[in-house]
Amino acid sequence: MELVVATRNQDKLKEISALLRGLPLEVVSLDNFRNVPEVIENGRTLEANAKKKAVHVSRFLGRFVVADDSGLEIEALGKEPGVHSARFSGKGATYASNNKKVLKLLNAVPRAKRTAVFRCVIAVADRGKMVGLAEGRCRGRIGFRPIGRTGFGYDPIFVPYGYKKTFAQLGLKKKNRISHRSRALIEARKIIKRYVLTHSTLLRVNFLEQPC
Ligand code: ITT
Repeated sequence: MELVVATRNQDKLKEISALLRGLPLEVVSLDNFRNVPEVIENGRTLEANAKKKAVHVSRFLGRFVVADDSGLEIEALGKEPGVHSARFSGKGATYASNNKKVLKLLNAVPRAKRTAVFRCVIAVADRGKMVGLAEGRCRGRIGFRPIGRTGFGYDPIFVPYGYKKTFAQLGLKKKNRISHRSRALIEARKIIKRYVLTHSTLLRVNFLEQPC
């Protein structure tokens, strides 16, 4: 069975594909299809955006789809960038410019007050109908400068609790053991497995939160 990951973000796709390994699914992304209309992510929450992406793309393609909406909530910034994580530093934002903006805004904030949580919401939909929703979180703090080469986005400035290194220093294998995305996917895998077995279209809400 084919599963479409509704993303054009190759970094996310890489992590999701690794985390779905072992399921009897052929994982493909939007890059395998032409003319899929852009879904405007204008929801006020990650949940709303993930659902919108999954439902629209699965309806358009007539297929089984998962969509991930994720973001970094920084306590000292009133949970920003949150739903605005991808384009936090404006039009044409890059991972580097977003990190720079965060570090600038936190310039005067001491270590103890640099707490943050990475959140990932994964929506599963089949041919325009929601199948389930899963969430994962990873708590940590924001460092003082970008460090590390692996991963993507805010990984060079995010230090998960219990670690002294950033996600970008820990490497993909370790990140995938503790990240918000891996926690969401543990739940999403159960939803997908159940759905593939029964083919029912029950809406299930799963929530998983564990400290890092
Ligand atoms: P799609 O909508 O096509 O999936 P996107 O990059 O626009 O890709 P989001 O709207 O979910 O995805 O934005 C999430 C942003 O949050 C992403 O661009 C990164 O900057 C950041 N982010 C999400 N997960 C991350 C992770 O695991 N590590 C570092 N940064 C992450």
